[in-house]
Amino acid sequence: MELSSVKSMAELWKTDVHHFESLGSTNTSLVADAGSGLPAGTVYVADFQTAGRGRRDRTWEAPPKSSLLCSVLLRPTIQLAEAHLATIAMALSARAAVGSATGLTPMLKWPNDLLFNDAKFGGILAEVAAPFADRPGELALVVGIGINLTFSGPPESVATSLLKATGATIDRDGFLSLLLEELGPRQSQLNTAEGRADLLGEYESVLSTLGREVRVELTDSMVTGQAKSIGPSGELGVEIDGVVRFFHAGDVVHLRPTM
Ligand code: BT5
Repeated sequence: MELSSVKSMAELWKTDVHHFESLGSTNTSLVADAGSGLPAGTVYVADFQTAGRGRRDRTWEAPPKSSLLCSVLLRPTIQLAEAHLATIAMALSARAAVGSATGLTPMLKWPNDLLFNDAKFGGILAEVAAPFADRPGELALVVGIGINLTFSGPPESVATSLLKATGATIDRDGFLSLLLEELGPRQSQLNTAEGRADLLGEYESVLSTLGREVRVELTDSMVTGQAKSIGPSGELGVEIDGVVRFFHAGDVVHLRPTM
C-alpha cells in the first residue's frame, strides 16, 4: 500500500480514551460495553486492575500506576479466523512505540509477547466482542495490552520493565498516545487484503521467534522444532522432522537464548 493512502487512513483514526482509577480488567469492561454501540477507537485505560487477565485464564499483575494497562476496540472487516492479525497489529505498534520512547527496539515473540533480553515486559490479549447486527463482515475485537513501565513482573516469571531494561522513565499517557498513533495505520491495514499482507510482511521481518528452536506447548501436548514462517492468518509454521506444521494457538518457548 502507498504510504500516502496509509497516512490518509490514519487521519481517519479517531480515538476516545476513557481513564479509570481501578477496573477488574480493561478487556472485560470494554468487551461488555462494546455491545452498547461504542465506536472503533474507544480506549479504556486503568491505573490498576483487580483482575487483570492473560490468555487461558492466566492473570496479568501490575501494582497501581506501575504499567500501561489498556484495551482498544477495533471493528475491522476480517474473518474470525484472522482475528490474530489484530494482536500482530498491536504488537508491531507497541514495538515501534517502545523504540521511539526509549531508543531501544524490543523483541517480539509469537504469539503475543514483548521482550528485552528474553524477559517479558509486555503482553497482548485480543478478544471478540459483540458485533453490530447491521454490519455484516465486521468483527468487533478488543485488543488489550499491558506494558510494565516500572514494575518488573511477578517474581516467578522471567520478566522485566522498561525502566529496568532500558533505563527510561516513561510517562504512561504520553506512551499511550505514541502507541495509538502507531496503531492508526496498522489497524486500517486490517481491512484490506493488501494491508493484511503488508502487516504480515512487517511482522515476519522483525519476529524474533523465526529461525529459532522452539517448543510449542498445546493444551494437551507439546512439540519441538524450528520456527520457520508465519501463515496468512498469523499462525506460526514450525518445521518438525522435515515437515512444516502451522499452529494457531499455544505457548512458545524459545529454547536457546538470543545471541
Ligand atoms: C498475556 O497473557 O501476556 C496477555 C496480557 C494482557 C494484559 C492486558 S492489561 C490490559 C488488558 N486487560 C486485561 O485484563 N488484560 C489486558 P499470557 O501470555 O497468558 O501471559 C500471562 C503470564 O505472564 C502469567 O501467567 C504470568 O506468568 C506472566 N505475567 C503476569 N503478569 C506479568 C507482568 N506484569 N509482566 C510479565 N509477565 C507477567
